Amino acid sequence: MSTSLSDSVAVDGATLGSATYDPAAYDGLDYVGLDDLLTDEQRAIRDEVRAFVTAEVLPLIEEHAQAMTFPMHLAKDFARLGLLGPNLPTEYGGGGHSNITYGLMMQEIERADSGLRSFCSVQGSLVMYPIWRYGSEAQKRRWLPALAQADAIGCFALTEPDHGSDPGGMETRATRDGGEYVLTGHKRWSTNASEGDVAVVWAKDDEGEIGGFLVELDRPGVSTPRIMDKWSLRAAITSEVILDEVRIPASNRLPEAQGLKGPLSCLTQARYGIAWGVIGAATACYDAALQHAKNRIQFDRPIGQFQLIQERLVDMMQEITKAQLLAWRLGTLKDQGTLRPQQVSLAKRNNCQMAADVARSARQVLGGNGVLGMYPVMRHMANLESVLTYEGTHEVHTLIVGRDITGLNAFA
Ligand code: TGC
Repeated sequence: MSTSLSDSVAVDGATLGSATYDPAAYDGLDYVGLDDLLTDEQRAIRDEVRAFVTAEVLPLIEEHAQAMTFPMHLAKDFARLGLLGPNLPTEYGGGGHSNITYGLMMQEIERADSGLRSFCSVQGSLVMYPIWRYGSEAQKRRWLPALAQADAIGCFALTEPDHGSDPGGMETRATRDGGEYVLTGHKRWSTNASEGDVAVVWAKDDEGEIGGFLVELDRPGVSTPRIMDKWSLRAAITSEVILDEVRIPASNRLPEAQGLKGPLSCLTQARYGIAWGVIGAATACYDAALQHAKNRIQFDRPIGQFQLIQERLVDMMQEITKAQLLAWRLGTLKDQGTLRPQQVSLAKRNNCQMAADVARSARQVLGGNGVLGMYPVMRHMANLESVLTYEGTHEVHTLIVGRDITGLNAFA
């Protein structure tokens, strides 16, 4: 699937010179032998997802991003590859894999696009995880196998127009009325809501306690307008969830979720996946820049021969390598059951900033060609602006870690 830019013509009809770029030549980045830390099974699963991405996703993702469409036909492939709930127990349809395997999967899928990893993160970490962790047996049996198989699509409804970083201030209410709850409120930035079947809605009950409620999205009073006005995550469906006196059975409440730590614990799972995923986006950008640096001739030599370009490439590779080590260590701690949310914040903060910086630097190595959709770089760069911000902004994670090391709370 080589894209020879010398044969290519830009939208405006201009030819693009001698540079070449072949995304299929991608073989990962492993400068310090991290592969040796993985099991044979982990390497095999990663390679399977990588091959799928190269063959089935890369050829179509740019077109979807340009058109602002999500390639929904891939959802079944994601299920087949075990990308939906990979680290949840097999009993309910999860993959039963280690957290390092889960991370590797997110890394490979985000090499294609952060929007696709968002789809998997939301389904697995923000919908399946809370049902598994906090749900009743009936809720687990009803939803988890269907979600793992992509027979049902879920979304997570926490953020509100006026409550992003401070979800504890949420205004959405779940009022008890006999055997039902009546939900009213406005949620925003929910991946998949307008194509979804079920939402995990976080709302305050009559006692003011935050609870989790499973809301089927075809219930009267639910609307999920899609947010179209965005330059980032264009190949993902992002929606509002508007609840106007929506009635659900009381049995739809997640019985074990009490308080803000319910949704925050789900975010910890998703943030962990993000810390791995963005390594894939960064590595895709680095790979494009490295290929370009070796092929692009200026002043009768490849631009990679110039010290300024080499410095950029080394900086990118170095920062990706450090992020890989952090992600791997996080996975080890998570598999041991000793990972703390604050450590996840450190990795989410570091790795997202790293990926955004790498994408920007790669775009500069590519020169003017870097703005073209023929390369993945500008798309990743724009996507990573969202990833830096969602599931806890860079600043919120700074203050979470700051609180951890000083004992002083910026939020109180
Ligand atoms: P705080 O006092 O810190 O915590 C309240 C309770 O929760 C516990 N806790 C956690 N538990 C598990 N994992 C975590 N990460 C946790 N963080 C806190 C904590 O121990 C406490 O438990 P307890 O037993 O004492 O009650 O609460 P706070 O109000 O001070 O929190 C502050 C802050 C800023 C850290 C928190 O609110 C926060 O993380 N804010 C950022 C929220 C965020 O990430 N929002 C984005 C949501 S993503 C989204 O809606 C769209 S993306 C998904 C999609 O694509 O669809």
